[in-house]
Amino acid sequence: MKTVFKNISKIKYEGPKSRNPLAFKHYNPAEVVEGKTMSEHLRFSVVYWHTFRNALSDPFGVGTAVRPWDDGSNSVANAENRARVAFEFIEKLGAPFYAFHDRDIAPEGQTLSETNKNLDAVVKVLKTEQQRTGIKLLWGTANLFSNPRFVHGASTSCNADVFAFAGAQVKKALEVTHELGGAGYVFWGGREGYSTLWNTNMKRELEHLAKFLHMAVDYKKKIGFKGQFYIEPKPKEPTKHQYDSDAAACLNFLREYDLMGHLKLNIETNHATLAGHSMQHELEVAGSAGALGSVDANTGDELIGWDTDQFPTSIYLTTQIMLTVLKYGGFTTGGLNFDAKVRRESFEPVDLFHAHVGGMDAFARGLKIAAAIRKDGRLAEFVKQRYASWDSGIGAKIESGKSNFTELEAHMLKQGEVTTNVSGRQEFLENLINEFI
Ligand code: XLS
Ligand code: NI
Ligand code: NI
Repeated sequence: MKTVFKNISKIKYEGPKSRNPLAFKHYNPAEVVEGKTMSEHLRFSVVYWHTFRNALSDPFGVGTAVRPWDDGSNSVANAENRARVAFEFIEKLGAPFYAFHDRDIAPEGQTLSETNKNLDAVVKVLKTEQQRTGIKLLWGTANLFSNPRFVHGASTSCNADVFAFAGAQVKKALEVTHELGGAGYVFWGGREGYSTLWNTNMKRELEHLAKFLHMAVDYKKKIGFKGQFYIEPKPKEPTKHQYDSDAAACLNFLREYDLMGHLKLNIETNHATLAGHSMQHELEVAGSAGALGSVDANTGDELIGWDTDQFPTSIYLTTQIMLTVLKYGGFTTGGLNFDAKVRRESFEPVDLFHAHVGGMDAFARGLKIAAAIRKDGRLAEFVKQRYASWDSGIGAKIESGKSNFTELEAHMLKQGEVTTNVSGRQEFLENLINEFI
């Protein structure tokens, strides 16, 4: 096979003392943590869109990315070649998974049937590459936001023909995800939202979104696709208000429209912060509802107010994420999907390696630190003790549903005042966490 990353050999684990920028210092795939290997815990995935399709443009300038293997054309041959390059990259990196939108992997044609043919051609190459390398598809999705037909949204468009097109597109995307053995399928509401309420029937649009997802659930059953469905919260961008705005809004929507059993959440760090939440908060909301499915592992910039999709480097952040993931039992179908892009200034191919190696090492450290905090047990014990008043007496009675206001009044009349509050010890706990970092 022709190689494009000639000067880069397979990235190896060399340990914390290594000074090789193209080696893992902490991600040791076979190392066992809490009874599972690191690679089983972390389930890293490379995204096709940012890593192989993002030209690194911004609103003020054209793309800067140097990608010598890409002839810049919209041809199927270029897409097929790109697929081989993608697998060379993922294989050298040592990530077990990848993820794509239908339009990342193959160009749109003049008609839907031509587009589907293009997709089939590239899927064939992807399938061969998956078999050759053992790399698997974490999830597939459909791009229902780039083409101008989706100007008013896809399933929430005011135009029923657009809903129909989106349905046809997702049907095909589900088929190819199934064909490639995908472990999941993501619905991110690209333009499912509004820019102004003056022209919007919100109730009708939400009902259409729910109908669309029910059709997807039906079709999934019909073709026997066993992968997990996810919905990915994001509050804004491209629309002013996205309907899947945060984890709580998504859960409410899923419950309202009887979809809770069919979709879990794919939580993205930068979307959490855009929504005014921490990633830990979003994971906790999803996890406590039994709906924590997968993670789009990136980060925003504290000083920039949009979805910068940067590679995660903060150990504090990865520790919080892995503590929460472990708390809810770890990933099953999901994983850590690097929905992240290199900066416009980082335009050379080798930057793609630096970015992923750094992200993987940051998460490996987060995992090890989280496991150490759990083994130590002081944090969990503190939280347990904090709620001890609920384990017996009046607390236990309330929790078991056996109390009422009359009894509560009698309890407090007898006691007179609450005398049992103790400190929340936030600083003590922050120091405790830092002992491990
Ligand atoms: C965009 C989203 C998108 C989804 C997949 O902000 O993160 O990349 O993950 O459609
Ligand atoms: Ni994402
Ligand atoms: Ni994003």
